[in-house]
Amino acid sequence: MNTNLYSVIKENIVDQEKTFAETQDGQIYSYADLDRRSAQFAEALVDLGVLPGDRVAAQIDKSIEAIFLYLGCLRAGAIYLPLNTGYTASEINYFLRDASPKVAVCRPEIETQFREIAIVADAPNVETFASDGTGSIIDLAATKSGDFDTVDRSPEAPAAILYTSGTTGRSKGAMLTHGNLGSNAQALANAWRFTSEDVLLHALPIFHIHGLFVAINITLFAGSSLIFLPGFDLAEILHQLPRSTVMMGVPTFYTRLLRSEAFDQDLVSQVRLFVSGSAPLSPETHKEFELRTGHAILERYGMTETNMNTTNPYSGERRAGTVGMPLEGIEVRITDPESGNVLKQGEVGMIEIKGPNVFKRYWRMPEKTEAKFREDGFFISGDLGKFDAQGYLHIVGRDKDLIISGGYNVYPAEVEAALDAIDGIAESAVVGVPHQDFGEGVTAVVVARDEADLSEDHLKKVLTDVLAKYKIPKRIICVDRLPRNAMGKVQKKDLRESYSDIYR
Ligand code: MLC
Ligand code: AMP
Repeated sequence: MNTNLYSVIKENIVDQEKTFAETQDGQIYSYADLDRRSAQFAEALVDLGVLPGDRVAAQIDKSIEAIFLYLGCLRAGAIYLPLNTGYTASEINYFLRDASPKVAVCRPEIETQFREIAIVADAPNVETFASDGTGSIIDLAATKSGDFDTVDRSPEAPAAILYTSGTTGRSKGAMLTHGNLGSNAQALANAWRFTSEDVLLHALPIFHIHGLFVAINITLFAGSSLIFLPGFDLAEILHQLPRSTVMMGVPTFYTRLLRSEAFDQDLVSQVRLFVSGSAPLSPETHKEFELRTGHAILERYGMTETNMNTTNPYSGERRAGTVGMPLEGIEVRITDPESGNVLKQGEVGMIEIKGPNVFKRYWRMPEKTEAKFREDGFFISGDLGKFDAQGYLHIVGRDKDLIISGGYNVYPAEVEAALDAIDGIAESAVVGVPHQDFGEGVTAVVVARDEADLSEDHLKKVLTDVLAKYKIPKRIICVDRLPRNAMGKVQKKDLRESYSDIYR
């Protein structure tokens, strides 16, 4: 049996004429369209010299065609490598160098610049792809037959590489296998009772596991349909909710919905499930949402390296402030971060995970991979948590210096390095503090060198060339000195306290 994820998906598709997706402009794509278009992309990739195991990088806008490209990669046995559309040239440079993709796909409007980077990064095979259906690889695919034998892949074969930044050093490419993605999609579709009757309102980006694997793969496994929006547009979400049965989002989606007076119980009478993840959903939002709509948001917990690990129950109490229980086939334990000894129920420690969902390794970084696994195969998440007496997992903090802003991860070390490289900055410290819209707001505190005049606007402008927008501090505050302890270590806790009200 071919265990290529696409073949597994295809076996589940019973009705070829069923709608796979409807876009905001009313265009409808059936499962038969999906099969044909993904085959055409697979043929196009083979034409471009892509062999099984080759990487195909894509920094492209959200569109249904982009989903077909992803599936085309799977079918050709290639490794799909989606890149955040917000990444700047210097960020892209790193990913292309590190991953050496056989083909790198970009938006037509940045082709010249992208090509220059790609040539230097030794990834000269550049194709273009626009969300309006134009672009060189789309044109090439259109010339193909639409008949392609999906390449055999074992469950252990890599299907995708998703980059995740680190507290120190370079971003790591987490290699997710066909088996990782398939087992997780199946477990989630079961846990959340997906059926072919479901219509999922999709407003997430498709370059992260949440919008790409959780949302799309579950839909494909269950033969459900998507209402596929280019992004989070409140008015459009309110317009589409009455036609939807499920919505997935980061907490910012739900706090934004609650700020709209038009969002009420009547509007969501067809919805059977709201799912939240990627960042903590505050118990207040959970309660307010239930009061307003009668729906208890189902919160789940995952990460790039593991897909989804735990979920609140579909039937049973969805407990605010918790991420529920391990999914079927997945083990989650709490350990002492130093010794690795398993702790008792109720004690706070490192969350560790083992199961068919857990990635195999980081791309070309064996020592980083080794550092993240215990000898008995458990993955060390870097999240701190505890189980309560009823078996619900609570995430209580992070062992990693990480800010999650609107569901995007920002590593302070990366932002500090970009700030420290600016003329006139002597030193900097970056922290996350409560932000009404994004949950946490990236906030920088800097010390000027030789009384340099550092305006906030100037600093933000300089950073725009280096960092994706979501990483740029919402506020940059200039101080005389950073708070340090006796050992000289910057006291980030003090900074978080000092600026805790800055976005209120
Ligand atoms: C946009 N901006 C952000 C931001 N998103 N800044 C900080 N954090 C963010 N998340 C910037 C914009 O560039 C803009 O800058 C300004 O903030 C205001 O933008 P906006 O128009 O209000 O933002 P919007 O485009 O509506 O995007 C907000 C959002 C989006 C929340 C809809 O960020 C989003 O879709 N987030 C989802 C991320 C996600 O999918 N995460 C899953 C990762 S997987 P300017 O300067 O132009 O004003 C994972 C594992 C798991 O974590 O468990 O799922
Ligand atoms: P990423 O590296 O982008 O995959 O981000 C994964 C991280 O997001 C996890 O390690 C957690 O810190 C965080 N995360 C995901 N889901 C939740 C959740 N429901 N509650 C709290 N944190 C979460």
